[in-house]
Amino acid sequence: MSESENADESNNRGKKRNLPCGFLFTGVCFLIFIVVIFLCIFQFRIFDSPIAVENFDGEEEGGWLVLGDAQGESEFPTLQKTGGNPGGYMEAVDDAVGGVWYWAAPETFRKAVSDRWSSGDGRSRAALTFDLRQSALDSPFEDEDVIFSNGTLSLSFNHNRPPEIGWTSYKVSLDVSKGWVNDEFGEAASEEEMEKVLGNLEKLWIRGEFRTGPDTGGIDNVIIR
Ligand SMILES: [Ca+2]
Ligand SMILES: [Ca+2]
Repeated sequence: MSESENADESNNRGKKRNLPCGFLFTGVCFLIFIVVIFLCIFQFRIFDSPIAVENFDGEEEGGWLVLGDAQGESEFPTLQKTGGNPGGYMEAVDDAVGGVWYWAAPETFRKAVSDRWSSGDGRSRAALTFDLRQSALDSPFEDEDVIFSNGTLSLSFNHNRPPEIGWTSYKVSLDVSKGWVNDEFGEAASEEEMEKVLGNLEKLWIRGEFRTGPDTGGIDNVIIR
């Protein structure tokens, strides 16, 4: 065997020895890739599509109302095109004549929730997220922060955290064990009650007023996912 043939033979042996390591490395990389995809889908829910979204970045108000002592005689909040988190947002001015005012989701938003919930898609994993802000922080008061109702049964949740002057983000789990209350009895809501309410969501209210006396409040990025 010539010198060059000996060198080729030696290289081939080297490649054959390296081959299992290459396969092993590729296999480990593939496994890591599968685990990352699995975590993204089932743990971090990165690829979950939201059930309902309102970011107030369009030209229309989208049917959102403000109910209670705000905006004078009007139920319509003011759509601001800039200053949101980001883009547009909804704003309301407190009348400060008594009562508490709430942001009320339109039928399109509520129906999207009920349709997905009734189909079974979204159950046991859903959360309501939203951003709020208010114009002053003094004289705070407590009240129900989120209210869901199907017309006969009302469930509420208190996050006990007034918004800041800047945008403040909230995440409210729809898991009843996280603090949802049956408003009629003042007791912890049951899973069955949450099923009933979300299956026919006629009221989705988010508190907009957190202080006694005049104030201005804003809301942006209302999402159920
Ligand atoms: Ca926005
Ligand atoms: Ca007020």
